[in-house]
Amino acid sequence: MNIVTPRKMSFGINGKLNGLESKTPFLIGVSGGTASGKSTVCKRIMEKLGQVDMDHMQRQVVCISQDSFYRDLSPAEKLKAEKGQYNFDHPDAFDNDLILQTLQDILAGVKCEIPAYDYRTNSLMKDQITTIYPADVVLFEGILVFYFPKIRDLFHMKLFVDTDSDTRLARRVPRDIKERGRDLDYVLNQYMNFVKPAFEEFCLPTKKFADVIIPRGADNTVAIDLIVHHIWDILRLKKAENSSRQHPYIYQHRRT
Ligand code: UZR
Ligand code: MG
Repeated sequence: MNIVTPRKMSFGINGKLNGLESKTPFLIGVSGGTASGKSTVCKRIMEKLGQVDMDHMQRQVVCISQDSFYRDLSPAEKLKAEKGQYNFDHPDAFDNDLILQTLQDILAGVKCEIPAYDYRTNSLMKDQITTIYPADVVLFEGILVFYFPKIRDLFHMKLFVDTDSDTRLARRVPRDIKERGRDLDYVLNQYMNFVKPAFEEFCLPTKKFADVIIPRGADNTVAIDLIVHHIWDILRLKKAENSSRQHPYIYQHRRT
């Protein structure tokens, strides 16, 4: 057998092989109502994908949140938010142009910088930036990530975490009080006035666009395992395609 020397390879800043950096990541959208377990489902998927037996071209899995794309509030909107009268669950609360642009950049393999969100001050933390390097798998989670068709159509896989409303409310109340610095009255008023109606009007109708609906959220280990195996298969296929493109002679030789 003739051994064909692979073309010269070098490593890029994030340890990936140059020439592979611009490959399109596998983009997964994860939606569902508030406190449905979206973040936990993403965490589990990331953990399980992280266990993949990696080679030197280490796989990367990153997760970003739609919350990082809340619009800056005007002084008047800030006042409303402090009184619990601002609707954070409406599609217009997000900078949807920026979401679209960011996801397009991610798909093009462009490095992106994403700020964290502070629920206590209802504002972005511009000093807490996560840099998203070109990754193999990018998860994008949020209550309305499937609302706008232009954004929805970018996902290679769409998951909807379907946890019943009582469970979500029972989780949301202590979370908002402990982690988001609110009192019970504020949380319940906001839930009844904005969160619940907006869920029914904007989020729930997007369930039909999902490829996979995950009942019971992160407790559903069977669903999560099935999804992870599917992603795994796709990544293996992509990797095989990439290496056949890189070493066409070796590939042809093996096929004959
Ligand atoms: P998850 N949210 C706030 O409470 N305050 C903010 O400053 C920004 C967002 C809430 C928002 C939504 N609604 O229901 C929830 N309100 O964050 C989405 N009211 O986050 O999917 O993790 O529950
Ligand atoms: Mg969340």
